[in-house]
Parts: sequence; C-alpha cells; structure tokens
Amino acid sequence: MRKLNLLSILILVTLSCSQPSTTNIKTDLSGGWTFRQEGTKEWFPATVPGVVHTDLLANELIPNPWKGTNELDVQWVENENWEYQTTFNLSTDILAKKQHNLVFEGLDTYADVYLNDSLVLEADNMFRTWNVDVGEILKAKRNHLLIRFKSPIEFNKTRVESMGYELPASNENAPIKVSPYVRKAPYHFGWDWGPRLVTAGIWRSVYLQSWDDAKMVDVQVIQQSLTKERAELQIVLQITSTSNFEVKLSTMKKDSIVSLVEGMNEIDMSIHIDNPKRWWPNGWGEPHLYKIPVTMKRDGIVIDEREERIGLRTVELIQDADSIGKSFYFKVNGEPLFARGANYIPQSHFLPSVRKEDYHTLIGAVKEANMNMLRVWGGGIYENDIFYDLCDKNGILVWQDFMFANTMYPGDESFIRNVESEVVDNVKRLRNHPSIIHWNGNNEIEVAWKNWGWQSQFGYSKADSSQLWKDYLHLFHEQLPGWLAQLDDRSYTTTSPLSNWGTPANFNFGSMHYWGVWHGDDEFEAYEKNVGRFMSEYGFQSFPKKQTVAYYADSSDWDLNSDVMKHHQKSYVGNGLISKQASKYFGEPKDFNDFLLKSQLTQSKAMKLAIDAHRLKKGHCWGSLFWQLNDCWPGASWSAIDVFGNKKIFYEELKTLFAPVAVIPKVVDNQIQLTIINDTLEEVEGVLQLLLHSEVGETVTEEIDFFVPGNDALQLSTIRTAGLKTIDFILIQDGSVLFERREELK
Ligand code: BMA
Repeated sequence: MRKLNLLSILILVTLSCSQPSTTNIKTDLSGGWTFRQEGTKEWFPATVPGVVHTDLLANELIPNPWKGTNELDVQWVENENWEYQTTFNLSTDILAKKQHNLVFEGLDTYADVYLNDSLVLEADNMFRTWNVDVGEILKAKRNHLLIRFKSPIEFNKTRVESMGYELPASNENAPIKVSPYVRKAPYHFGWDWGPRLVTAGIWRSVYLQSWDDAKMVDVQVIQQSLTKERAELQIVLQITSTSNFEVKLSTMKKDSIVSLVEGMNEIDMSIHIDNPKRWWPNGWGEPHLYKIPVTMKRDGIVIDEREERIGLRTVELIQDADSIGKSFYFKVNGEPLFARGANYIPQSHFLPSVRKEDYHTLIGAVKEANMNMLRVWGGGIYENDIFYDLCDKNGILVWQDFMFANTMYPGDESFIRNVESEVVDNVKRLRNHPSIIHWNGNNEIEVAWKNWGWQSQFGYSKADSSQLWKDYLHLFHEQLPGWLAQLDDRSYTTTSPLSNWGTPANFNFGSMHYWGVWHGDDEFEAYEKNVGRFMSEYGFQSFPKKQTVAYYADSSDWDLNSDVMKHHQKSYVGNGLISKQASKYFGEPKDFNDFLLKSQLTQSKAMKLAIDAHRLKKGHCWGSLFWQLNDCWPGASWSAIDVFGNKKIFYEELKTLFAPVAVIPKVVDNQIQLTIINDTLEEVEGVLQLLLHSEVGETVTEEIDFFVPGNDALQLSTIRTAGLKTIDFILIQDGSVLFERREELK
C-alpha cells in the first residue's frame, strides 16, 4: 500500500515535470531572516513580514511597548538604523528563467536593499510596491539579501532643521517633527488614540518573481455601461514582454490573438455580461461578484493567468446646490444611499501583527452592526487587499482617503513625484474593488489651515504661509485629481470635512466632522442641532473593558490619575471629560471598574443621540460615520471595538441604531415623536407595537399600522411620556419582528 502511494506520487511528479512549464514562478523570501542594530555585532532571528519593535520584543530586547509606560522607554528605537538579512538558494529551473524581479510589497520606510553586495534599491515610501529587476545578480546558492533601514528621524533631521519653520503635525510630540516629510503612516508618529512608535521593517510580503516570456503587470476592468439587460466591460491589460511574439489571451470564453512587442504592451479587450446581477451594498441586496479570469498562452502553454473579482454597480457623489447650501451624498445603483458606518484606523500599531482572521472578524462585525460604509482614514495606511476583498464580499462601501492628515506637507518636486508613484501604485492595486466608491485627498487639512490658527501658532511669515497654501493647493487641488483622472473614474474630494463645525450655516453644505461634543466641550444635546449634510466624523471616548485595561495596567495603577492610566489616554482633553459626562448621566462611579463601565455607557449615550439625530434628518443628511470603529493599541479612545476585538457597549447598540428599518423616538418636553426610517429600497408595511411600561409596573400595548415607501421616512403621532418608565418599540411585518428597540425614559 505504502509503495503504491509512493509510486503514484513519483509518476505525478515526472508527468508534471515533463510539461515544459513557462508559467511565472513566485519564490517566497520570507524565511531565514535575522536582524541587528547597525553598529552592533549580534544578529537575532526576525519575522518577515514584521517590524523592528516586534522583533526586538520577541528577542526580549525591549519591554512590551503596549504595557505600562514602556512606550517611553523604547523611543530610542526610532533614532537607530536597523539591518535585516537572509540568504536563499534557487533551483536551476528558476534560475533558468529569463526575468527575475525582486518584489517588496512594503518597506517601512527608508531602506537600502543590497543583493549579493549590489545596491539594488533605495526605497523611501512605505506605501509603495517595489519591483526590481535582479536577473543579473542572482546565483544558485547563497544569495545574500541585506536591507539597511535608516532612521526616518535622522534621515530628515538636517532638512527639517534647515526649513526655518515647523510644519504643524500636532500629532507629533517630539523635538523635531519629521512626519510630514516621510511617506510613512502618520499615526506611527503618535495620535490622540495611539502611541508614538516609529517602526521600521519589511512590513509586507517579499518574493522573487521569475518568468520567461511575458507577464501581466496590471489588469483593469472598466465598467463601460450597465443596464438591466447588459453590462459592457473593457479589460485593459498591461503586459511586459521579453521579446516580440504572439500570445492568445482568453477571458470569459472570449479569445484574441495578440502580437506582443518587447517591453510594455497595453491591450484592450471588450466583453459583456447578459442580464447582469448587480453588486448591492449591505442592506440593499446581494453584493454579487463576478470572477474575470484572464489567461495568456504561448503555443498552447499558459504563461500567465490572473483572476479579478469585480462587482457591477453605478456610483455617484452628488454635490448639488440646493435651497440651503450644497448636498453631499452618494447614489449607488441610481438610489441615494444613507451611509451608516464608521471611520477605520489600522488594526494595530504593528501592522504585520494583524492576522487574516482579524480582518474577517472586524468586517464581519461591521456587517453585523448594519453598517454599509467605512472610511479608511488618511492618517493610517492604504489597507491590505484582504480588507477590500472582505468589503467587496460583504457589501461594505469604502470611502478611501489618501494618506495625508492634519499637517501641511512639503511641495518640492521630489516629494510630489514620490507621492505620484504612491498614488499610481495604490489606485492601480485597488481600483477593481467594487466596494471602493470614493477617493478623498486628506483628513482635516483644509479646515485646520483655515480655522485652527496654525499661521500664528507656528509663526509663519506671510511669504511662508502663502507658499504652504500654494503647495497644498498644488497637491490636493491639482496634482491628485489630475493623476486620478488618468487612473480611475470615481469621485474625488480634496479633503474631509469640506465644511467646518463652527457656524450653524456650515451645516448646510459638504461633509462635516462635528467635534463640538468632545473638542468643544458641548453637551450631548448639541448632537441634535448640529447635523451636517454628511457626518464623516463625530465621536466620544470611553475606556476598554477591564481585561484590556489589565493588559496594560497593574491593579495598583487602576486609578485615573496613575501614570499608566494617564499614559494610555492620548487626547489632550483627557480623562476629565469622560469623568464629567459619566458622572452627569450615570452618577459618581463606585470604584474603578464601575468607572470603566460608566465610561462605556456614557459613550453609548452620546453616540445614540448623534446617530438618531443624523438619521432623523435623512434627506438633509445622508451619512453618519462615527469616529472610530477600532483601535491600534489598548487605551482610552473613541473606538467601538478595542484592539483585542472586545466590543464596547456602544458597539452592541449599533445593530439597533443602524437598523435599515428603524423606529427612532425623539423626546421633546413630555412627548415622544416617533419616526420610522426605511433605508431599504423596498416598501415596508405592518404594525408598530408599543409596549408602554409605567412607573408602577403596568404595561399597556398599543398598535399603529404603518406603511413606509422604500428609502423614505414616516412621522407617526406623538406619545405622552407622563407616568411612563420604559417603552418597547416593535415593528412587525407579515407576522415577523422586523425591529425592536427599548427606550428608557428618565
Ligand atoms: C479627528 C480625526 C482624528 C482624531 C479625532 C479625535 O480629527 O480625524 O484626527 O483622532 O478627530 O480627535
């Protein structure tokens, strides 16, 4: 039996070897890495993909930066250079290939790459994919790959010091602020919900790509038209070829014979899909995906193949002047969509530590909470493919920022060219995802420049001010939309928000970050008045649950005034505001645990008021994206889910608050106004059951018939609250419960 098995395996191997395979081969190079601090002798084992902090931690060379106040003790890491090395062998088969590219999907950030002692790459942008032709340098045995990561602080020091002024970057609490000059995740330099840990390392996959004749380097699927009967698609292929020859390209049962020429070739193919199924956002139907396989054959042998997954939908951003100002909403498949969702930040400070299952769990939780949109915020990263794949599959729309946040940026030519390459890399990588519906230039730079007093705070001269603003306009108003126009047809806005929350009239146009509650110390009721056309940020902080706090603070530090608890609160407004509002609404906490719990109840209370207010103004307002979905380390923050995946009380409420069909009660004096919001595209009809529980423990049931057309709202009669303690609202359609919500009255 054993012999037989071996025999059949041998036959299989021989058979497959006898086929002259010219398919391109990917050799994973993530194994065998070691690292050391430059200038020291000893090499230590390293994990790739990874970053220096997690390698140092795994080798017990630094304490855990997420615990206690250890973050402060590991700041030295950012000032050092780090070396990573590995060796690898190649089979004769691979070595015999005509072309070899060394590919880094991400290097963080200033990295000199040496292969067999030759400098093959000087990387300077964490967001780029690096592709280097190394055919001349490779050998069969003991190829030596060495990467020297240079400190971003040291690298930029001289330049920053010679500028004569400081760029704002108020997230950076450091003597020299380098972050605006470095194309690296801004939050790595500190934010008001995360530590400053300036990482370095091979943060995404590294591999060798070897091939003979030709390789597809990009496949873009453009939806040219979409009707009920037919979808017309154009497939644009970029193929690099080593010589002139003919290939057969096949996709969706359509073949074409194409003559490739040496170098880069661009080839167009047209296909169509009859009776296409559309891709629908969560709550509107199935997010149907089509697989578009593309195969390239030479003399009957497959030399390369790709498969794209696409979704057929139309999407538009509507910014029309109206009687009060200017709208801001998305139409998906022709219908105006109320965006229910959140702002997303990277799931860890140490990016490679985020596992596939973490993405699955988080996007699963987003769908479960009835969200239909996430904004990938501009102080983090362009996310990994898996993030967008999951959004595609789950009908979660993505508003994608470019990675610029809360500071002015340099405007010199080399900076601009670097950003251009980053934009091209990322837009090409992401543009086939149906989930992505919008590009946005940056986070808050325009409102900050116009309203936050940076000019006087940083003492800019008139000339400097005008240069900084000119540079801003050049990058976000001219260059970015210009590059995008060549790459993609989605909508683009320069910045979020487009309107500032200071003045009532500003709530009549554009996207809005409403921070009156929190940064402005407004009372929670202010959420009801301050509703803009599209709320792309608003939020209130809370603490994570006890087990997360226990991860970073010993029980002796369980006091808001302990150094550790203060250290894990990064907002300047601090713990005082949470304590103030928690005591106001839920009374003085009995002890530390009770405080943690009350902080979450308080956040939940605030967010409920905000979300209800936004939804009740549907038509004026078309989006409610709270700040912030998740965390990058354990600490106090605005998140709904902590860094370990623990859900806060606020998260548990979201499913009801964001329910596509919902009863929203609004208490005005001694009455409750009832509104049924229907965000679905179907009409809903049935009975609203009210269970009115009195203060003395009696329950009266009332029933109201309702009918709400698709994507509409219905105002019902008001209820008097006198003598009532609690009300249950239950929507029943065709005998089954569509929605339930309990309202506690004071
Ligand atoms: C907004 C965000 C973040 C910040 C949050 C809370 O400004 O864009 O910059 O973390 O508010 O202050």
